Parts: sequence; C-alpha cells; structure tokens
Amino acid sequence: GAPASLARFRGALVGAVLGDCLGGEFEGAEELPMERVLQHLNGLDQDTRGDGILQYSDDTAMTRCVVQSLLARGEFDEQDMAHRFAEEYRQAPGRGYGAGVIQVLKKLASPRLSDVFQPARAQFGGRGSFGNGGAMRAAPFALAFSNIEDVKRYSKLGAMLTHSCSLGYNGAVLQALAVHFSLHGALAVPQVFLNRLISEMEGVENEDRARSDARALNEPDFPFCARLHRVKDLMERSSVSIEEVISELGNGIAALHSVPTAIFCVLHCLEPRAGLPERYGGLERTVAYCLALGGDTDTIACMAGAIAGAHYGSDAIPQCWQRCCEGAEEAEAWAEHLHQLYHQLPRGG
Ligand code: R7I
Ligand code: MG
Ligand code: MG
Repeated sequence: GAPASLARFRGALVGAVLGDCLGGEFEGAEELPMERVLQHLNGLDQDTRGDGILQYSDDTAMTRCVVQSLLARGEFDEQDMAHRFAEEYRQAPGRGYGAGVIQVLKKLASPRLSDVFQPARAQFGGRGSFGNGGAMRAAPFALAFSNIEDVKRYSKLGAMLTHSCSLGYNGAVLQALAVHFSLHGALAVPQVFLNRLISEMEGVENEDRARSDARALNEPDFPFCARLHRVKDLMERSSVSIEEVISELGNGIAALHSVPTAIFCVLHCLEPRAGLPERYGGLERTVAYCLALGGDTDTIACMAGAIAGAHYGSDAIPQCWQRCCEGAEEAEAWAEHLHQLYHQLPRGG
C-alpha cells in the first residue's frame, strides 16, 4: 500500500475528535432530517467564537488516555493505560460515559487491584460489556503499531480493560484494522478494503470465546464478518436509504451495531451523494452522513472520522470545524508523536 504519511496520522486522530465533538449534539436522536445536521455544521462556519466551543465526550477522553499511555511507555502497558482511564474519569466524570463502564472505571482506581482486566470481566453478569466503548478509542493502536499482528493484539487488550465480551473487544479490533488499512491507502478500492477486513476478521472471530458469546447473545457465528457482508450488499445497491442502513447495520451503542455502520458511512461517502452539499469533501460528507443516522452519533462519527481522516489526510479537515472542537489542536500534535513511534524514529520535542 501507499506510505503512511504524517497527514494521514493527523487526519485520523483529528477526524476522530471532530466526529465526537460534532456528533455530540445529536447523540440519541431519532429520525433526524439531514437539514438539521447541515444547519448544525454550517453554523460552525459562521461561529466567530471558535476555540473549542464543542466539547468532546468519553470517546475522545479515553482515546487521549490511549494515546498518552502509548507515547509515555513506547509500548502497550495495561497497568499504565488502566490507571489513565481511572484518573481521567475521576477528574472529569461528566463526559457522558456508558452506564456500565463507570463501575469498571471506579474499580480501576483502586490501588489494591492487581489484575486490571478483572473489573471488566465482572460486568453484565460475568459476560462483560458488548458496548462500543472499546472500539471508540481503538484508532491509536493503528497509529502506534505498523505490524498488523500488533494492531490486532493490542487493540484487543486495550479494549479488554473495560470490555471483556468478544462482541465488545472484537469491535475494537475491527475499528483498528479499518484505520490500519485506510492509513495505507486501501480505500482507493473499496471492495479490496472490505475483503481484507473480512479476511482478517475471519481469523479474529475464529475463537471459542467469540463462538460462545455469539450464541449466548443470539447472534450468528462470526457476527462481525456477517455484518461486513451486509455492508458489501448495501454497497452494491444503486441507492440506500438512511432507514435501510439503520435496519441492516444499526446505529446503537453495541459495537456490533456501530462499528460496521461507521465503516459503511466512510465507504458510502467516498463519492458525492444526493442530499449532501456539493462543496463538501469526503471527510465532511462522512461526518454529516453519520450524524444524519441519529442514534450513537458521537461514537459512529468518531470511528468513521478516524477511518476517513486516515484516508483523506489532515488537508481535508475544514479549519472552522477544527477550531470549534475541543482537543482537536492537541490531537494534531499527538499524531506527530504517534507517527514517530510508528516509524520507530527518535522522538523530537
Ligand atoms: O461501551 P461503553 O463504554 O459505552 C460507550 C457509549 C458511547 O456511545 C459513548 O459515546 C457513551 O455515550 O457510551 O459503556 P458500557 O456501559 O460498557 O456499555 C454501554 C451500554 O451498552 C450499557 O450501559 C448497556 O446499556 C449496554 N450493554 C449491555 N446491556 C446488556 N448486556 C453493554 N453490554 C451489555 C450486556 O452484556
Ligand atoms: Mg461519547
Ligand atoms: Mg456515543
């Protein structure tokens, strides 16, 4: 594939922050007219206050912990990452965390805790959470590790600090893989991109734990692969309505109902689409389209923003969007450090 340029790293990390900040407005909304979404986004062009008026939520708060841990340690360190999650939650508990994960974050703060994966395992009657909280913060693993085996291994472990159900952590693996392939230009040929994801996920989901979780939750075996095949089917239709995307792929808080959806949004918006302004570039189309789905808009736009940002690069990010979103400037600086880590370069100032 193409070389992973610095602009792609910046695009991925800033794209994720923008998706979270811009999507926060509509989290939980149903039947959202595109007009409303465009009104919200166009308002940012006119906003003269700028400077981070749109605050980021738990998606970005936890992504920042992942980035800072990987940069500080130069490798995956579960203790360090867990402590950063706990400390971030302690300092800013009001960022809109999932209802269940709060228990994990409180337990992770305990100095007596020896196994940092234990609190996640205790969630939801011992099966663990299938929420998308692992996936929403998975992009940095693709930006820190160049080797695909490392991307899969550490995105899974990073997610398992809060999500021990395979339908939770495998969503994180899928999201990290999507960013990984996008970083290398694989979105130039959408079918190839999807085929690579499916072939990787066939290996990832081929484990006993994934099979037993899928059965317990009334899902087919290889649930993420099955969803990726639906993405493929939707791509082949001449037209797809928002309602069809929601009913086929979902727009909810479960990783299974949001990670494949985010991937579809990116693919669908590679080309201009009716209903979206002609002046919009691909990244703007992707974010607007995610918001119009309603449901878990901040998280779907955050995940799609990372994948699309890795494809289009930071030049595709509108200045006024970046200025309006809390943490976007910092994300740009951290992307440079991740780029150095990825290429194993000595770290500059
Ligand atoms: O996954 P998580 O971190 O939440 C992330 C979401 C994103 O949309 C963020 O933007 C934020 O709004 O929250 O948090 P969890 O609490 O682990 O999971 C989220 C929700 O999914 C839970 O509160 C449950 O409602 C549901 N859920 C489950 N319900 C039943 N059984 C997750 N796992 C289960 C389960 O096993
Ligand atoms: Mg959130
Ligand atoms: Mg959300």
